[in-house]
Amino acid sequence: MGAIAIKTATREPRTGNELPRLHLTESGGFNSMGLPNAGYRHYASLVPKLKESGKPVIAAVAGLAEGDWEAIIEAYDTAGADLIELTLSCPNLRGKGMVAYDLAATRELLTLCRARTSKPLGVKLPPYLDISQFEQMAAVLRETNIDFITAINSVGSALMIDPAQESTVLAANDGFGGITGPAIKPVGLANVKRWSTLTDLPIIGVGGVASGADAFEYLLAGASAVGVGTQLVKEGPAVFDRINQELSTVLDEHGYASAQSPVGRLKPAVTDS
Ligand code: RRO
Repeated sequence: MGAIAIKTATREPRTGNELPRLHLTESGGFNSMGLPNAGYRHYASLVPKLKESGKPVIAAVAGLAEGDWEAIIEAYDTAGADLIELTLSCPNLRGKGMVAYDLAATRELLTLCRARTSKPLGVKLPPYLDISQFEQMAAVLRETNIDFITAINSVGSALMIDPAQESTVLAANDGFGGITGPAIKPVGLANVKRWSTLTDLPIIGVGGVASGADAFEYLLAGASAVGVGTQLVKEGPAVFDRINQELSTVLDEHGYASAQSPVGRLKPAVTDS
């Protein structure tokens, strides 16, 4: 792996939502985890040890109450995290809308957070569907001097039903949750392409990366790094070696000298006529 990403941390430890809260299928994953985590103090204490690996540490943050975002950012900054990522897009918090679907709230929050660290500060964004959403958010990211984008988080507000039981598949939030994995790759690729067209920011592409070919597609769309989530859960840490080897083969076949070479070089389809 190229970097270590820590599960999004809140101020206090959380047990998360009731079970079942994760459902894996061939086409991906479906979750309503509800932000289970050990609290930022625990993860911040691990950062020096994680950095002994020589890999950059990405610390993800979610505030649930006033002052949380700032406190967590400052702790990770002091602990030596290399990048700080603001999770503006958790779909599974009961009664809480997503920050990233509220432009004014995002502008206010990013202004606050930017003042607390000079480390690379990024946002993990949910999928957007309409061009105007991208344009307006791009303006906010510019205005607030955000350094990188991670796209996409799971496709939220989804529902899976078990017809045999005549029930929802997940327990919390009336069964609503976020879809991950191969099923959402086209949405992830589209979002990365939009961000790479609308901003000059580095992009971490996430959503359905399960093979070297998937990673290559994200590079073409404009990602300069890719994240692996659902496939890591399914396959375990051996996934990184496999994907790296597959990606090396694809890069060789296409005559690219490094993984940075194809970034953003997506071409239009050849017309038939
Ligand atoms: O913990 C979760 O329910 C969760 C989070 Br924080 C997130 O960012 N994305 C997701 O699909 N689930």
